[in-house]
This record gives sequence, C-alpha cells and structure tokens, in this order.
Amino acid sequence: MSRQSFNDTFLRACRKEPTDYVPVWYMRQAGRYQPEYRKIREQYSFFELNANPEVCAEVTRLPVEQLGVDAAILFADIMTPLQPIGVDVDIESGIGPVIANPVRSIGDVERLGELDPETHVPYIMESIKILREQLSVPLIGFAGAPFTLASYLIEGGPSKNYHRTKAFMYAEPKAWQALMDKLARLTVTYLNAQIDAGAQAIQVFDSWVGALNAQDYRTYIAPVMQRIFTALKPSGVPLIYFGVAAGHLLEEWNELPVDVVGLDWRTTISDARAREVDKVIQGNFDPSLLLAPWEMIEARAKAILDEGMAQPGYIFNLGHGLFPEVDVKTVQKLTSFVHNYTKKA
Ligand code: 1CP
Repeated sequence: MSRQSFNDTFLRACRKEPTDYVPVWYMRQAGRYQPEYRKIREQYSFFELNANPEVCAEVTRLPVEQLGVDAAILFADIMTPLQPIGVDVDIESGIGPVIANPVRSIGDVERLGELDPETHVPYIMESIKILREQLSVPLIGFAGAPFTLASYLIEGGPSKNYHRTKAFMYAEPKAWQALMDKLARLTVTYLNAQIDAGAQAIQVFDSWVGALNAQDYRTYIAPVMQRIFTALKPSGVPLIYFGVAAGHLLEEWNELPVDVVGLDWRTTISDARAREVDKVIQGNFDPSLLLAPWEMIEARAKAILDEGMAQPGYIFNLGHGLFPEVDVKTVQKLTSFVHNYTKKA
C-alpha cells in the first residue's frame, strides 16, 4: 500500500506553530450521518463494533477518506472504559448511553473496579496500532472527563438538568470525591495506554460540565482536571479540553495545563481571546448551521475563520458533534472551503 506523506498540519496548529492553512476535523465525524456507518452498524452493536479493531479502524478512517479532514479521532465512546469496571451500559439508538445500575451511594462507587487497559480494552490499543499504520493524518485519542462520566453514571443516561448528579456532589461530598478520584485514575491510565499505543493528541470531553457555575467548578472539578492534565503532560502529546455551554468557565480552563480549548458556538473566539485565553482555540461552528442554505454556511464559516486566524493557534471544528440529519456532501464542501479559504497564497 502506498502511503501519502504525513500531514502534520493539525499537530502544528496544536503547538501554535505556523501552518499552510487552517486544519479541520469534526467531533462525531464518524457516525450516523454517514450511510456507510449506518450499514456497518446494522451488523454490530456499538460495543461489538468498538471491540473489533479492523472494523473500528475502518470506521475511524471513513471520514478522513470521505471528507479530507486533517485529523482522525479513534472510534470509541466515552463509556468504553466504564463497561469493564462494572458499569452495565448499553448504547441505545437515538438515546445514547443507558446504564442499568446507576451510581447512587458510596457503596456503588466502591464497587466500581480499576481499569487495566491491557486486559480490559486491548482492542483499543490494537485499533490505534492498526490506524497508525494506515493513516496519513494524526490520530486523536480521547476520554470523557470525570464530571461528564459521573453524570451518566449517576443519572443512568442522558440528562437535561443534572439534578441527581449535582445533588450527589453537594450532599455526598465523600462519595463524590471517591468517585472523582476513581474516574481521574481511570482517565489517566486509559489515556496513557492510548498514547503509548500511538495516539498523537488527546481530547478530553467534558461535554456537560457547563452545568456547573464557576465557583462549583473551582471547588469540585478544577483540582481533578489539574491532576489529570498534569499527569498526561509529560507524554508531550497535545492536550485538548472541550465542553458545551461552558464559556463561563474559560478563565478556569486557562489555568489548566492544556494546549487547546474547544469552544461551542455560544462563545465567540474573539471573546475568548479578549478574556486572555492564551490556549490554541478549536471550534466553533454551530452544527445546526449545516442544515442552512450553503450561502449562509459559507458566510458563517468565513466569519469564524477570520476570527480564528487573527491570532496564531487555531483549529476549525464544530461547536459540538455532527448529527444524523446532516448531509455528507455539505460537510465535504465545508471542509474544502476551510482549506481553500485559509490557504496561503
Ligand atoms: O468520530 C467520532 O467522534 C466518533 C467517536 C465518538 C466520540 C468521540 C463517539 C461515537 N462518541 C464520542 C464521544 C462521546 N460520547 C461524548 C463526548 C462528545 C459529545 O459531547 O458529543 C458523549 C457525551 C458521548 C455519550 C454518547 N454516546 C451520546 C450522547 C448522549 C447524550 O447525552 O446526549 C451518544 C448519542 C452516544 C452514542 C454514540 N457514540 C458514538 C456514536 C457514533 C454514537 C451514536 C451512534 C450509534 O448508536 O451508532
């Protein structure tokens, strides 16, 4: 198999180095909006697919080949490392993770095991090794952050307001701390295993942490995130931190030893920089706009790119994940637009 020369644009941008154009990848770039993905999913449950390295690598490569994005993200879920430590989780179509044995007490926290990647999720490292042979763009490894994982564990599935999660945090501080400690250890072990296997950048998804105000974030979460990123830092791979509706936490995030922060569409790039966020910025095109007329998509993408490129260190992405109703052709067109518009003459 002939290999194209390696495209390191994304990694260079993560390090604030000059690039020939603005790199782009999309959260949920592998998923149900792709007919090929839907076809493969007819044959396997989510976790069956996840545990099959050859197919997992194929699904990971699909958007790279189809869209021409500058990075691949390992196909897995934030729930992947929780199943082997005793969480009875399934991915239900149209819902997401559903947990049959939610965590509601200190006893439930204590019953959760410790992750041993080599025995519990060997297929993750195997997928990464296969992909490093096949890809000519960087491979991003990922994990869910403790708050976001805890929200599923405690609520038992997706939630709108995280009442139970916050109630546990406020009312059971010892149990909460024990849960955070366990999930922090799991996250570091899991991500270091991915890095050792060949992941070239790491994104930590704290999708739902924006449910907390800044004071609670500082008290309950910032120390945990500090520990996780400090432990990963010596690996030398770029570290990306992302959350939805978390613009009010940017000052807290800026204190963490991360290289890149992912913004959703509610916070503008200029606003983040005006607030002295000195990290590389990734984002923040509203995924809903992908259903708008092309002229509007182009105008909005152009505006975001102008803002992003105004300072070094910018990666184009969506403000949250691609969703099933989006047309693959629109995403292809947007990817080409980002590349062409930002290419240095
Ligand atoms: O290309 C890729 O990004 C694919 C790999 C990937 C990633 C990075 C998947 C596959 N899931 C994730 C991360 C993930 N999973 C997050 C963080 C990113 C985000 O905020 O979207 C979260 C919150 C989850 C939990 C989850 N898993 C949800 C969201 C539920 C909710 O609370 O709203 C859903 C729908 C899933 C299932 C899932 N995971 C991945 C896919 C492609 C799917 C859906 C499809 C299927 O059933 O095949």
